[in-house]
Amino acid sequence: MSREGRRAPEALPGLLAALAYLFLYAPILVLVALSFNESRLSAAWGGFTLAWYTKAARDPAILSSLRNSLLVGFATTVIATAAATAAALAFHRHRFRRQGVLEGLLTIPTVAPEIVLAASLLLLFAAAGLRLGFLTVILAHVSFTVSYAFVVVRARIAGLDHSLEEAAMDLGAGPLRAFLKVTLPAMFPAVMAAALLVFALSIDDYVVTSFVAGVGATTLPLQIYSMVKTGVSPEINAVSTMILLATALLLLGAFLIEQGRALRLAALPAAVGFAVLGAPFVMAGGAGSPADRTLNLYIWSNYIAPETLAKFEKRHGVKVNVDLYDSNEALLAKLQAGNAGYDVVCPSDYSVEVLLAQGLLRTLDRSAVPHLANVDPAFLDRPYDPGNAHSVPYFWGTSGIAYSRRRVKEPPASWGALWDPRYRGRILMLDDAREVLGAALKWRGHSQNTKDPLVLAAARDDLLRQKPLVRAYNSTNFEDVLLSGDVWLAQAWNGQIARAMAQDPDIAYVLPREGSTLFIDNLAIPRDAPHPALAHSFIDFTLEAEVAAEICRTMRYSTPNRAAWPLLPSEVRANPAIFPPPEAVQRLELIRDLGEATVLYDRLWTEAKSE
Ligand code: N2P
Repeated sequence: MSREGRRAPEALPGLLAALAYLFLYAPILVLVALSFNESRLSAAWGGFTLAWYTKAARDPAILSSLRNSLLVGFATTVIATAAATAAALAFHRHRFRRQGVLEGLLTIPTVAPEIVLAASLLLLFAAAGLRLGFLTVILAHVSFTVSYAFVVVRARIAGLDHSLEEAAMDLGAGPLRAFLKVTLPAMFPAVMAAALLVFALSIDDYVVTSFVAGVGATTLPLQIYSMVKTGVSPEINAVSTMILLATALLLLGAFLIEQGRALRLAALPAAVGFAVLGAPFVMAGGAGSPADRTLNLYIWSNYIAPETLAKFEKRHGVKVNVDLYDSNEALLAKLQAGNAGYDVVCPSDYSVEVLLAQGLLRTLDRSAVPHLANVDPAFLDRPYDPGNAHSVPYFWGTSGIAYSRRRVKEPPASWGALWDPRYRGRILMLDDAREVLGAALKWRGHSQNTKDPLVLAAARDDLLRQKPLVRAYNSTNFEDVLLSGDVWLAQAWNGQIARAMAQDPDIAYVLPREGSTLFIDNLAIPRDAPHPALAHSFIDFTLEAEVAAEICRTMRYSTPNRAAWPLLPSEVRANPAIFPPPEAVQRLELIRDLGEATVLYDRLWTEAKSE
């Protein structure tokens, strides 16, 4: 065999290993590289910059979420490490019946699915009547990190010689002194390693935190996720790179201590890890103190511009916390779990109906919302909230089909276009049970509020047949996916498409001939809102003509505010995608609460998506 022939197989394992590592680390490398990219676009390299890091460090939302993460991280670390150490010592010192079982039970949370843990914690807190916030986040973090800390400490002290402590006591030391002078120093490295691990886990957690955070306790991972929802910016790459670096250093510290290296050696990476997390505060010149009066707003994404919120903050000397959602079902779940801490929410028509039936909304004090007089009566006194006793209209709009003119030659006049095999892999549907089943129902000439199980099952089958053509189910940034060219046809809500149309004349929007959804989204105050007076001020603020016009101009959903109409630029007022002509409105239908039949919609939607 020639020498070359022999060398190739020898090099193979090395090559495979290199490929495997590349597969593991390539995404991270891309993220880190893009965090230094001068260009906003991930597709093009525009030169090296640190600007995204400075920008992130000056962003108040990032700073306050980082502060929250650190607070939660430190509290969790102290509590979980102390509890785990006590437990490990107890198991080490004493022998008792069922010890193995009990030890095993302590470690289960390390392998239990996080989502189960998250849901059960949320249920527990709701049952206990705890308001979601810092306390619940810390309790939740302790409940899963304590297991990891226990495993670390327990493994390390397995070899600890108990007779040393006894010898110390024989020499006259009291039990406390013997513990402090003999046992604790011997355990110290294990305790430190556990503490660093707990801190890193707490700083990183998304799933559990997203269930139990409520308002005001938004941690850094939650903040990053909500930023991703409104569009991926290079700032996120910068923040993610910092978190990555900090956790890697903390874990390296923990690893070195566990390996029995000198504490001094391990302290270095750990200290740098903490410094990375603290740096933004130094760069920002210290964190500003949070305003004592805060309005907690829970609203659809792409529904209000930061400048509008800033105006309200300035006028009232308060801070507005905003959390975003992309489906009525997400909002309902949050409010039904209780104690979410929101002051103002934005349910669509049928969700107002659901919330009212469950007594979850506060009756409005009409004298505190005088600008309601600005609203066109056509949007008032609808069956979902007679007399608007609990809600005021904020935006209205439509669902329709958005498309690329270049790619889709004839305008898609029917919902059937979304089942056209020519567009396989280029179709996007909203990620929304009522809207997507609604489109299938409308296509076949039914009401989107039907309760007929046979008709509904047929709609599910239509969705199953459509599935191979669908690129994505997305209710968040469908307009971006269309703009990027990844999809050519999208079931969409009008406002975000109107914004996309202003950016790119290739995008168009139609209301299918079979009809589609008319939605009226409303501001309302949850029954347990912590700041109802401020909530009323906010609602009234959005009803002022100038403010309503600004909200419509920036977000491009349709305003029901009559007084705002003359203040709108003509490209908004005369855009049929924003204000459809009356004959088109005729074909639209409100989604209604279907009571018991909602379960059926949920089930069919799950079947359509998961099969
Ligand atoms: C905003 C979506 C429009 C709300 N992102 C549909 N009711």
